[in-house]
Amino acid sequence: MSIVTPAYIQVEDDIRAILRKPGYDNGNIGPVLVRLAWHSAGTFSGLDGSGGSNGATMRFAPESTDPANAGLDIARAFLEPIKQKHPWISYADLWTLAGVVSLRHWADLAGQVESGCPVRSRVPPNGRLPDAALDATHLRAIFGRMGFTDRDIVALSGAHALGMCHTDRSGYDGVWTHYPNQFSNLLYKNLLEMTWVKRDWDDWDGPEQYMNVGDEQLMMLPTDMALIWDPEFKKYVEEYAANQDVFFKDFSCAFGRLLELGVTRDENIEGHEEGPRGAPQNE
Ligand code: DDH
Repeated sequence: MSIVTPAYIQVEDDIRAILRKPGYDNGNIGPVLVRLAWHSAGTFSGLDGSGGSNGATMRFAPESTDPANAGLDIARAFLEPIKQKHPWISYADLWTLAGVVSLRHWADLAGQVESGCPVRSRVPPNGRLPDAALDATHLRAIFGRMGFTDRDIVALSGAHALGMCHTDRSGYDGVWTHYPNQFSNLLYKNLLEMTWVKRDWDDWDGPEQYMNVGDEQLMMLPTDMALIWDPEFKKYVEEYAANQDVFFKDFSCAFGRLLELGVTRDENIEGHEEGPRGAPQNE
């Protein structure tokens, strides 16, 4: 089943039309839509097949109140008028499509967006998304549960070229690159080419994060630093810093797989999704 139908194209056009938003962050809501798509899919567990974007369970507690998802209510609200205009599309597909449409400006994700028709869903427990304060072992545990390799982890982490951290959401603060509205391999270049020290220039009392020596305008999370502190991860950071085309190709594949995690398809039901047991359908 392909989702490239005139109806989907109309939804894509409507998503594209709301991306630019003067006054919001750096003037574009694409990064927070990418984060929504990733957090929606990133709860998947290969152990029992639970989690994933099926049923858009982030609408429901406890997933909606997971601190890891702080601020994603804003992303969901941006998309709500599109859901109202196209009630046939499932929330899961809308969120997935929004992440992909945002990224399509920069990376060729064609063919990776066939998020189908979720038919089973249970709200996953909190704690399945990565904790930015932790290290390489944690990253391998979290992403390994989703079936990703070291190479995939480094490729997916390159998404931090986009967007920023907000103190009122995650507690962290700042941008990873000087061009937060452009998808590129700059995260890797910055990691390798700049010197990173713990942020201390302003009596920072937030969670531990890193700043670049020099203009001190950029930040890295401890999990971003783990990509160069761990020698196995660092090999891929070097490869992607040297070759943006390889990064785009690997990112497209890994992000496409991420969005598909746990998605089940039913050839006979289009755009239908079932909420978690006992939860309102709110379609
Ligand atoms: Fe991320 N991310 N992310 N991230 N992420 C944050 C923002 C964004 C981690 C923590 C944070 C991925 C992996 C990780 C994006 C995409 C992706 C923020 C800041 C934190 C904290 C939130 C805020 O304050 O607004 C950690 C930890 C990991 C990890 O361990 C690997 C992945 C895999 C992706 C992806 O999309 C493939 C994007 C985009 C943002 C910027 C959001 C925004 O509003 O701007």
